Amino acid sequence: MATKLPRALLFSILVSTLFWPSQAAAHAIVVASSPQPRQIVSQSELEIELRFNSRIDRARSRLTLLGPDGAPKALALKDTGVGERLEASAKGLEKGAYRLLWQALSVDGHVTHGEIPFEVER
Ligand SMILES: [Cu+2]
Repeated sequence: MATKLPRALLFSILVSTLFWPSQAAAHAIVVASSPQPRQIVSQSELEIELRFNSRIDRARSRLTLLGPDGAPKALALKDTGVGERLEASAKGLEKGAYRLLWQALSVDGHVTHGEIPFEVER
């Protein structure tokens, strides 16, 4: 006699199989940023904003600024509530090339990272 799985369980297995690929693709990638990649800015103070394609866990995400001197500086993330953004302020920017390194934990449990290069000119 065959064991019968409850119909509701079968249905949920089918649904999770169908939707698994789209959930896996939900890890965080940057869809918009300020500064934009390769942007040239002139001010010594900068409001940084990264917008992601999915909700992120800010407590386990970070922004690091690598300046012309090569020293990494961790940026304090603003508390912008639950959402898709990371925001921070950068101050005392000298002229030169910068790399904004980001690391984000998506609600799907995946950590992604990348960088946005920009330049300060005066
Ligand atoms: Cu993912």
